[in-house]
Amino acid sequence: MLIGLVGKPSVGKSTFFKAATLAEVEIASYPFTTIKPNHGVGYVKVECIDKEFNAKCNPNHGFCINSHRFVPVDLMDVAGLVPGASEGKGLGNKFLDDLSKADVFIHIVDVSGTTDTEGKPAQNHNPCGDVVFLENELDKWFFNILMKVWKGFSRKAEQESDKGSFAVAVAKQFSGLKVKEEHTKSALLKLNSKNSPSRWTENEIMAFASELRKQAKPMIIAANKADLGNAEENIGKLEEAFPDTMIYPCSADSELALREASKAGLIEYIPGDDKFQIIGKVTEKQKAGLEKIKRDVLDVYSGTGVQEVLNLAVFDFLKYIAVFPASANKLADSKGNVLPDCFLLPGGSTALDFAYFLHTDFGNNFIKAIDARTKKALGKSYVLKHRDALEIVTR
Ligand SMILES: Nc1nc2c(ncn2[C@@H]2O[C@H](COP(=O)(O)OP(=O)(O)OP(=O)(O)O)[C@@H](O)[C@H]2O)c(=O)[nH]1
Ligand SMILES: [Mg+2]
Repeated sequence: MLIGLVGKPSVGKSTFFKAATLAEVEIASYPFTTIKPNHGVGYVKVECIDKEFNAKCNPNHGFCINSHRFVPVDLMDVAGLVPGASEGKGLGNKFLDDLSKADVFIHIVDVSGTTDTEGKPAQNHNPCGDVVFLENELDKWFFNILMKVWKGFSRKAEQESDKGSFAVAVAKQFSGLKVKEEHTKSALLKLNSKNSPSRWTENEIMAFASELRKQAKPMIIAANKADLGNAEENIGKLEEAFPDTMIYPCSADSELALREASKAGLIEYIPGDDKFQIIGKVTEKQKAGLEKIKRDVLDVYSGTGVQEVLNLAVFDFLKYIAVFPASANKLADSKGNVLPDCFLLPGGSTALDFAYFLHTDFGNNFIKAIDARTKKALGKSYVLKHRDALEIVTR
């Protein structure tokens, strides 16, 4: 799974990325600081099951602090997008291509009102327009890709297929954009056109492209720079203008400061928490900075929001679940590592899907799964729950 960070310049995409990954990336207050995309590993936070088994886990990937398991997810930070980007303005189309592999977007919006549409310093900028233009640019990006081949493609697909398999053909043709059959089906349903696709007007193709984009690249808004001036008022404006969009306040800058202080041994802080504890020798300046974060961010928003946004994107939005391979009698692998793995699977996955996910042989030779908590046997079609711990028994 790949999470893409998008937004106009200077909103804090790279700051969010750095806070989540602690990778060394450039951050600055001028537009187009980022040119080439940054790839890195961030983490979603899952309540670890180790405590239920009175054990302490040793993750193969990610880490675990006091039974808060941090499971890796891929993150990508790209260049800022400006109005007209789909026609080549700003850094143009190039990085739009970088975004094609993303499964979900986190739209970082500057809610402080201190940057204009192009990321330059401003006062009282209303962020609602930023959401509209960014979504428009993404829609036009999909539209341009579709338009290049639509006439020929749709005619051929219609000749070769009935209505059901038209969705399959679209998904195949645009698989590079991570378009899936169910996305296409739902976009066709929404469009509800009387015309066959090869006879669609440009407006209809645009409406279809927009719907397909919403399906293939669902988007959650991180209302960033929530620590500054007009943030609360602007978050209210966003919520009113986009009642159907998930909007979560955050301060990427504060999260970055806390994670770096924690890495330097100055504070004890678990990402996503609403508190920290000073444990090292801090200067007066550092202490004042930390107190400001507590006062302006943690106490107001119950956390910096960065971890919450990642968790919301993966679990609430994409509806993934975390599953632990574990046996009731033996929690460790052959090297003695306790609960070494925790995997993210699409919601609705079954015990058999999980077996295939672990290894094709496990899938092919599946006999049953055993719930490590209850020791109950489960069949192929058992639908997994978030934080399930299962052993797969094979022939
Ligand atoms: N107050 C405050 N400033 C922030 C926050 N997040 C980022 N910033 C500042 O905003 C400016 C831009 O941050 P970047 O992370 O470089 O922004 P970007 O969106 O990656 O910008 P481009 O790469 O140019 O598109 C920097 O000066 C950051 O320190 C935040 O949560 N609060
Ligand atoms: Mg950047």
